[in-house]
Amino acid sequence: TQCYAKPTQRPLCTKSDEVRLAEEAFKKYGNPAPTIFSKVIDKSIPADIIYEDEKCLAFRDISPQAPVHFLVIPRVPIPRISEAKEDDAELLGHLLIVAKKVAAQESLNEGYRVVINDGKHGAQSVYHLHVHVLGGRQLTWPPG
Ligand code: TR5
Repeated sequence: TQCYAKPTQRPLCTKSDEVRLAEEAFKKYGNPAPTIFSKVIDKSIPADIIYEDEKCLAFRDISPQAPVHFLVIPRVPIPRISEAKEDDAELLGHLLIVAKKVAAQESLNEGYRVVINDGKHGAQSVYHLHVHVLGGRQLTWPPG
């Protein structure tokens, strides 16, 4: 499997890259169970991908909680933010920069919310780190 930003561009991430990323993740984070997001990354299941680069993807949430609701995920399967390592700092920063770029691309000119749920109390349901971006309506605070 190869993934492309646009059909004319060279592959961003080949199957062997994905295997290498999974091996690196195994060394760093233990043995994370594969999640549905690995299938989004390798494109074995469909998703509405609105951005991708060598390090991450953004795609629309399947159950949107706002008019615009997308997720930004690293290709490396970090299970959750509480398991991120010091040397993930650059990647984590990159996810936030991509979140703001895609929010602008989605015309969220009046603001939006960026959320990372962690673990049981955070109501995390998919154990592949993801940044939620929600916008397109007035959000309230505090969340539930
Ligand atoms: O609760 P947390 O923070 O873990 O958020 C997981 C998010 O993944 C939820 O907002 C779900 O709606 C979303 N989700 C779950 C699946 C999925 C998805 N978004 C896009 N595409 C998805 N596929 C294909 N399959 C899912 N199971």
